[in-house]
Amino acid sequence: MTYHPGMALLSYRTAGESHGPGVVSLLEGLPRGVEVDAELIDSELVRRQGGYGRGGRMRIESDHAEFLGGVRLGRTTGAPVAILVPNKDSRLDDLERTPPVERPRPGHADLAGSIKWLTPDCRETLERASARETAGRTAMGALARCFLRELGIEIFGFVRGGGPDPEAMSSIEVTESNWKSLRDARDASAVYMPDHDASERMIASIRQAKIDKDTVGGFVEVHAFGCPPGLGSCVQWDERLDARIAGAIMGIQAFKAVEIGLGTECANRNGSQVHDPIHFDAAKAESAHLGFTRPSNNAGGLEGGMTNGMPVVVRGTMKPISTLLRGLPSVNLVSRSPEESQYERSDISAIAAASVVAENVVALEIARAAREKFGGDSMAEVRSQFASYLELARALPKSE
Ligand code: EPS
Repeated sequence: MTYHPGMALLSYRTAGESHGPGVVSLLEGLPRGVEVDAELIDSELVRRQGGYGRGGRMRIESDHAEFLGGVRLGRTTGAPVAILVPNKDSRLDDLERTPPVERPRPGHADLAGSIKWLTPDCRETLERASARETAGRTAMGALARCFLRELGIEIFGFVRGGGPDPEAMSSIEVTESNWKSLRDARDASAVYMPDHDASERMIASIRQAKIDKDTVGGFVEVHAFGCPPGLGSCVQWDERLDARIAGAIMGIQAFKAVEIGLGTECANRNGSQVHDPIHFDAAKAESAHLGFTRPSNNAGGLEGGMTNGMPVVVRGTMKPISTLLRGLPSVNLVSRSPEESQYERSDISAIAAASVVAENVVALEIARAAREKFGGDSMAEVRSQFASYLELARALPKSE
């Protein structure tokens, strides 16, 4: 994004290969004094490893976050936070255990990456393209949530459905009052779906795909509660929070589409059926929307690239995993002759894991917008700026 001098900026980057020593993450721009809930961070890493349809790799790994910098006595210091998630299945130097991949998998980064980096061994590309990297973004996102919850912002993600069975799609409505019980239901589901019947259908689709040596994708959904109006901006395209959230979702391996609120359905309705009416209820001035209530939330909490006080609602579409046990038509990059794509140990479905990643990258983008809005070097400053902004907003037009 554009750099504005003096603006508090949150940035997050990762390094590391799927079968290297580990995934390294660097999260810069958190203020001093965020309480690091190591239990939450590790539990998000464990959730990301789970879900029905995951492959053998996840039985090898036991992900946890090791803090290498930026944390002291359980709180952030204001310095960059460095996190290592070690890989147990580390074998990058062991050539016998990491044979070359010369038959690219349609849908994977294999072909484009091999041509880009001028190598017939797709392993050079796939090691970094692998979704193993999302362990880093999950750990950083969970830390961003520790920051956000100090501002009363909470994030909930789950699997909406997917696969070939239309019944494996949940129509459950998520609201500010029911999301915590839906979270319990989600945690009881092997595919992280709060709707029991749809969850069973989804599990059945994944089971069938396994028999058919096939794979399954799906839809993940993320809701952020408690965002005050005015996070993000309409003044530049790359400051629009919806654009940044969309980029963060599309930045998750295997994602092919993203929607905010009503999403693609907007195109089939007239304006009167899309735009959420604005009401004012003085009795609700203490809530995130400051009393500006909306009877519907088709905008998904974002108007003009800014939060409007309603829950932020994001949906992402994940394609089926591109490594199929039965292979797909491909070409050998050395001989150029037609061959089936190579099978590498993989997942049948990683949709449940992807919902955890989505939840945490949305947290990172909302935290980034909150850092830009409220500034400050310490949590005490952020809290005070946050409270004073809300006070001014409630007092409008007197505070003008
Ligand atoms: C992946 C292939 C599998 C997945 C991996 C992503 O790994 P492996 O090749 O070691 O069996 O398990 O996901 C993870 C390791 C993870 O932590 O999510 C791929 O090709 O993208």
